[in-house]
Amino acid sequence: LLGPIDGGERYELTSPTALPLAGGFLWNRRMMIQMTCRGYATAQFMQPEPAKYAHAPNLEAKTFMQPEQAYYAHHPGRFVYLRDDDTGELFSAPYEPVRAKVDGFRFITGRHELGWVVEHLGLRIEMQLMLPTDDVVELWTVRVTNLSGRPRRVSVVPYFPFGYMSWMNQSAEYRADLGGVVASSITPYQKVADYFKNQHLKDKTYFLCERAPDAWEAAQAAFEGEGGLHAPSGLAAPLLANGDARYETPAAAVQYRLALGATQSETLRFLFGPALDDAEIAQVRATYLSEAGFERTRAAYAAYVDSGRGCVQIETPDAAFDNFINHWLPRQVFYHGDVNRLSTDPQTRNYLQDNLGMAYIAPEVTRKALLHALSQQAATGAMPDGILLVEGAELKYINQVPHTDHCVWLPVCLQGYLDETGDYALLDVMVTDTSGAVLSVAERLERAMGWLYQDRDARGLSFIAQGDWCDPMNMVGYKGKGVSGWLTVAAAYAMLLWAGIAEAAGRNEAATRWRASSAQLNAAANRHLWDGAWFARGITDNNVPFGIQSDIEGRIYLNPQSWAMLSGAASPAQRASMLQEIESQLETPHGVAMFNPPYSRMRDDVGRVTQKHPGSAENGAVYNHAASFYIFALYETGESHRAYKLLRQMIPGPDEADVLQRGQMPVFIPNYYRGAHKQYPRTAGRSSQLFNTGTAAWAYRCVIEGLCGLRGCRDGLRIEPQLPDNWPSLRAVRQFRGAQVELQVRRTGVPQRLVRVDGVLQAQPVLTGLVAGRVYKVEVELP
Ligand code: CEZ
Repeated sequence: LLGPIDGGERYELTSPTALPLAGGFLWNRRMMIQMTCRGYATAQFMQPEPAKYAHAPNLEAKTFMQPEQAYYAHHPGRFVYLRDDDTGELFSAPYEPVRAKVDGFRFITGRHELGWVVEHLGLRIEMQLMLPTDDVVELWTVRVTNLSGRPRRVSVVPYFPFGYMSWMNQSAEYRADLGGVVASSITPYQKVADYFKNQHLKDKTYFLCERAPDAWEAAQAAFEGEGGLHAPSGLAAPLLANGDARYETPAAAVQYRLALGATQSETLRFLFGPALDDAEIAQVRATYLSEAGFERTRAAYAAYVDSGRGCVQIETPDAAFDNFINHWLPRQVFYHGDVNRLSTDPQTRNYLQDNLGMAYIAPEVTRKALLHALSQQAATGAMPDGILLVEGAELKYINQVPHTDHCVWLPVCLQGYLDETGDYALLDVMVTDTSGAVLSVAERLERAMGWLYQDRDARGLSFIAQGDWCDPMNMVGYKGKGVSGWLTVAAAYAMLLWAGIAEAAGRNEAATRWRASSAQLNAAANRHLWDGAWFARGITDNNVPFGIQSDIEGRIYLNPQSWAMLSGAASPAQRASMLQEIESQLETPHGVAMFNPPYSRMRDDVGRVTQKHPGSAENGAVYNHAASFYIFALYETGESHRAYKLLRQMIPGPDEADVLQRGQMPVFIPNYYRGAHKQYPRTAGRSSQLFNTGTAAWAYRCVIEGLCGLRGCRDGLRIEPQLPDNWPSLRAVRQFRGAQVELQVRRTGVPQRLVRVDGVLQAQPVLTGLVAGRVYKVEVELP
């Protein structure tokens, strides 16, 4: 059904129906596309705000990338019909819209391309999608091969619907001069000012053909007719009608009538994408639409994706895990860090965590991002809800809702960056903010911590306003009184991190001060939030604690426990109790839930998180971002075995039953798997299919710094691998500050861990005096 090919570089799925929502994604600096194995597609590009060039068939609400998207017969997609011109038999690739029971099906997700191989009626059709690095255009190859051993007459008909483009103006026609179907539209508006703003929008979508087709149809309704998408009327006639769309929903259907010799193949190439005008379309055609253009693009795009290879390659007893870590996880981290989820105003916490991940791939990007984020800090030390990335961008959607956690992520991101680079000079870099104030990075961190310190109530607990890390927890504190238990310990952890950084930089006074502040927050958490066996999630505006023993729903939350472990609020005895409660109340066969039990109805003193479907998203799903904080905390506290178990559960498989239940290929970590496994076992474990998630950065960090135990510090690299109990060994090759560290870990039963560097036994498990360009052989023996 599913398995790695080409040494794990690609994953193959051999059924279009077993995991109908499974797919893969490609992106570049200006666009991204997610495609299901069955051919449905969701694509967007930046101009500079996110926009579409293939639309849903009717009016659609603009929104951020959604989890568990619903696909339907007329959903945007990329399809190719195949007709036997002698018998009239029809099928389509990849699978939609005809849904014929084909003889052979392979969906192949590569790191650099998506591909399909479909066999039916003695024909093989191969489809492949590639992207360039900087332009917004899909490069499609369609290859048809005659497998039947006798000459065949077939029609090959790519069908790329443009969808409903505009209620003001939409049309499409075949343009012989440009060599394809071009759809034109006007982005709807009503305010005069928008006329001037919209002038640069790419309102055309093109489908260009390398070879001129024999016939075409540009009106969706004319193509589909009364037959429906599974047997379009347009294909009932020998030739498409060469129709156009005049204020009608446009589509590109182009027909090639091929006479194939007994074993003959034909290769067709197409381009699909948005454009401003004809000149741009002609330019795109000239640049890309040829065999040479495709090959050039393939190489350049592979180089782009591979520039995000990451800093570690591992070899463990779990080959499927190795595959994911070596080929796929850094790719997902790179996607987040390089294009910031293709938004112009990423949430501040997302921006900083996505850039935390970048520290392991291209730390200079993290450095820039930290400086950029700090340039938007307020005079009070507060960080805005979103970071504006381009001139003219505005805070949208969730970024108009006040959240109180953003400052926490500054030292978190900074710590990762400094560990990786040792670049403490960054602390003295001067940053000018929008008001013109010039302060050093260190001074700005001081202010951010100061803001967190003061934004607390008389009990010393952190206000939550309309949300913290948990976006939809919007009604705990909207009246101005409610506090967040998670944020209290998260702020304590942030201060602790900053104290550690300050100390390493020789700022001893600040270090002492922030350690003391951190301890105050921890003490407040213990005084007001410790509920006997775990920490409460918060206290509402009406002074009602929640996330506690007496709650029937939302009884125990993961985040306050994880971060209390990190901040030091939890004593060893408390930690033991929390671990036990998490294990019994939150662990599921698909990972650890964010809280449990899920809410079944609105709690209007908690907020809209309780209105989400039980077990979906933040309402008690296995929300991987929260799980990754916990795993990180487990590694930080030496809980190696538990940590690996949960890390492994973030990845579908390896057994088939698990893959089927999750419905996803192991090529990315989704933002959640459904929870509520007691209430709704049928859907428990189901993937959200959403690859936008802060999880990627943390999971990668956990592998590098936790499992492999190769974490940077001011003076070098600490070596403290943490293998699960049942692993006899691990090998890793780690790039670090220009050097290559080759790690070999073995369980030899020694009484205590031994570390050798180039054969020499080390008194401390730290590799110091690193020289860039050198290779270090590090051997570790474990008890
Ligand atoms: O968004 C994520 C946010 O991007 O949810 C996380 C939060 O920490 C991330 O910053 C946890 O709440 O209901 C909502 O508004 C959702 O919370 C979404 O915004 C959520 C989506 O799943 C998108 O990724």
